[in-house]
Amino acid sequence: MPPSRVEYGYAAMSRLIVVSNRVSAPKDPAAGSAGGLAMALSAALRKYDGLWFGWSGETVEKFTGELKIEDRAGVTVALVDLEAQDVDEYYNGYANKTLWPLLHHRTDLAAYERSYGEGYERTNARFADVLAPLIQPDDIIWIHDYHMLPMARDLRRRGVKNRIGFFLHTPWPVRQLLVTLPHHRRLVESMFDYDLIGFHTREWLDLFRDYVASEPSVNGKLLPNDALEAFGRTVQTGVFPIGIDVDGFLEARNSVFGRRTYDRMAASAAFRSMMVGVDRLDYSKGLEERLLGYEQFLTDNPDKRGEVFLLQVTPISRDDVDTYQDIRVRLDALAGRINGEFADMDWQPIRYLNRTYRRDQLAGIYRAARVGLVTPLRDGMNLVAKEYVAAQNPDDPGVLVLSRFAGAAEQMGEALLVNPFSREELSDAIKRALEMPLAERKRKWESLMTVVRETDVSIWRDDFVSTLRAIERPSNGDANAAARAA
Ligand code: GDG
Repeated sequence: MPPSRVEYGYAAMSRLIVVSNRVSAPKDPAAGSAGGLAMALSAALRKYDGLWFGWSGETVEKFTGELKIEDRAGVTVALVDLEAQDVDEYYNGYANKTLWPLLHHRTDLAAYERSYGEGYERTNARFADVLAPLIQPDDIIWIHDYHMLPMARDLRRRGVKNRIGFFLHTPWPVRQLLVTLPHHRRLVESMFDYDLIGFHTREWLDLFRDYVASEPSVNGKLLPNDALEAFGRTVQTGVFPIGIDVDGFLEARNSVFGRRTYDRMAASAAFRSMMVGVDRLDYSKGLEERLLGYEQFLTDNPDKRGEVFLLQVTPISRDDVDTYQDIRVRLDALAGRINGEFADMDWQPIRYLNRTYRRDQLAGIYRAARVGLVTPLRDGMNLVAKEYVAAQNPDDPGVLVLSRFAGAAEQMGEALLVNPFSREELSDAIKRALEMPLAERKRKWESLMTVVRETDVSIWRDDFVSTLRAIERPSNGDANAAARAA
């Protein structure tokens, strides 16, 4: 029997331990800058007497494992400092220079340095050293993302027998690319110490299953109901599509600040159609390709010049990594070139902003945009697609142009799906979106909004936790424990 997805019962006794590289529980939830994920997990931890563990973001000369325990609006967070070498090798190195590009199919950008792999293992083991003593027998443990793939193995080595789940926020890559990672087998083997592994989409899960079943050095078995057997152990896997905190987002949209920003943007658009992009500065987001597609549109449609503009909000991210500095320079040049080529005295085709805005401001910006451009080359889910839809005016909604390579495309087929690698396709989609009649826009929006509601972040969270909780451990645990001891 597959584990049933019963409603997540807060009344149950066990605590929830959330583990992630950075802890995003907000100090002041009312300030409104925290994302949906942070709010959802914080709400679970508050109701549930749990704990959120991760790196403090600080460095120290010598790792001590000393914990800083803080209360953040009712959520207990436990933070640990790392050495500069850990941050270099584990975080900037293996996580962001090796795994992130590989998981996004950019083997051309992936750095395979032994010191990174060693730093990754060392730092995960250090986290486990500090975390293991905090765990009580009934706790359930939920580990997040690619920074901590081997964490279950490290905890099991320290005698932790609790249920441990893992959720990957990125895509999973095709087997033929994954095997370019030295020690790929070792990494996947460590994942078999989880009880449950979750992905955003069926596609990412199927790619994981394909690796386990088809990689000769693993030779695993596909079991019914998405369970897998390999390395003498079994693990349950599943699809858990993340979403946004819909009510929280609607509140931000309707707030004074949200409405004021909408009015300001509408006035500044001066009867032109605004298109919006909101993405961290990351090569996976397809920003260069988007600008080139827009340039193609301006070239193909001279009559539309002066009638449309793109507001691209792009906060700088991972600026310690060379590849991110390079793409920043290229984007600056590209945005400048397109503006230089096409701008007129009272019109500029691109407003390119390397800064962040408050969540309520973002909501107002989205609402004022006739088109939402969400065109990553590869993306685990992409929450901006869902935020854009949620922010729209139901009586006059804008159109979402969405990359078919974002996880969100698996659910949001009513968007205008595009191949972001083709500038002609992008150009055509922009034209179609700008010209779409109201009735079609409304029909599409209603169907997309249903998806956004059905995948609310609280549903994602409760579904994952209840599935993890329902997994029967004893027999599985014994088999797995025996395999581990062997
Ligand atoms: C990873 C996966 C997966 C952006 N600029 C501002 C701002 N943002 C917010 C957006 C959105 C979030 O950041 C970005 O989420 P995405 O899902 O688009 O992308 P990643 O950061 O790459 O997230 C992704 C996600 O994890 C969850 O599993 O969907 O595939 O890569 O919420 O609104 N927020 C504010 N100001 C900004 O300027 N306040």
